[in-house]
Amino acid sequence: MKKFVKVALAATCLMTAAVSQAAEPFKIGLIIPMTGPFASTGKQIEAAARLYMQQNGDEVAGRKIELIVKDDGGVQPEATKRIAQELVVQDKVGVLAGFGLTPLAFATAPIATQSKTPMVVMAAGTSSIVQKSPYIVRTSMTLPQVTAPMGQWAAKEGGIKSAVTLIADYGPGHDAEKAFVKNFSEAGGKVLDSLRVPMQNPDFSPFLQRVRDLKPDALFIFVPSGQGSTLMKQFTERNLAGQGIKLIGTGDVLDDDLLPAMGDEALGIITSQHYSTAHDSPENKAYVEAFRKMTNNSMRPNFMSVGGYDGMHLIYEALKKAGPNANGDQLLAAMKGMKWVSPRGPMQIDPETRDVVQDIYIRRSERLADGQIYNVEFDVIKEFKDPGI
Ligand code: VNL
Repeated sequence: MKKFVKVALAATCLMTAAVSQAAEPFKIGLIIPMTGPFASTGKQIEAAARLYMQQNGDEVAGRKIELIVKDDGGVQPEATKRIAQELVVQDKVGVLAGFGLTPLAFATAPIATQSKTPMVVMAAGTSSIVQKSPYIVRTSMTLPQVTAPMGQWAAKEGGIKSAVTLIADYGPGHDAEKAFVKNFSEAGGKVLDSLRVPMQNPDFSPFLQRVRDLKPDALFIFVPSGQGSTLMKQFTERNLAGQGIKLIGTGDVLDDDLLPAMGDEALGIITSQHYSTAHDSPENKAYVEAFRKMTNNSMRPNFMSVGGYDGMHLIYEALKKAGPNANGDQLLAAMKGMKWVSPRGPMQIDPETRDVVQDIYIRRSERLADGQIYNVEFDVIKEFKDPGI
């Protein structure tokens, strides 16, 4: 009798534990700019994360997944850090994700380390971010990774002998500048000057005047996603193309999110990046179609969106591999070395650096059959790791 009671009691306890565990969802705290100058980055990532959940369900290995979206406004690192702290302490999130810009990722890194919470960087691109915490994993890109191939291509294939660099004056811009100068120079090109524009509310005009005076073969640009339209407008107003100065850059400047609103001035521009809406693969065709449908055709998925989509994939797969009740260290271990085919092409997480390894494409902007301008990939550097700076 006594034995029976004990067994029954144990069984009840086990069941209660199982039920309460199943009832407690696994929470993903997604911190992104949904307002302010970088709101397009947040909107792209949120739409992609929701699409991923719509396609793959809101349950992994029997545990419910809850996505908590927080708007950090995109410009105050302390605000992002405070939101992360609250998500960890009050909401008990299992993963922190998002991070639209480098300073926001830098500020949050100590929270990830102290709380042993994996932090999936879906947007920011400064090379050193992954070194700021052993809990950081990146699904976006790094600026040296995207820029190095452009520097090489410009000198070797593009027939460009001289260039001026013009970058947003903060982490990813500094990385892009260094990577371009190094690769372009090593391949035989000459950099005439390197200009840095304030990152907030930039006015490119005085810098473009300087470029016009220097008359290089090409102007290399990095601006964060969302600022490309202003740059293109001022480049056109100054008629730099008319002076024989070609515009080249990372894909951030001819962001797919902005391209539909640009005119002929955006045609024939060579950029390098890891994602284009026009990437030719069955995975991407399905992705673009589903993304457009989900956003009622109001948005074209850009590179920020795949950062979010693949970040969700990484979290789902890590939960499958490590089990639905895995802790932060176990999830992180499961994320290292993960490989899959993304809408952008094949990608993986380097198990040593926790950074993204992916194909980088050289693209030319062209008008396609639907009358819109796209970045059409014509060359690829396979499985390219962040070369650092
Ligand atoms: C960053 C890099 C942000 C590339 C971007 O757009 C971008 C960053 C907001 O690391 O801050 O296109």
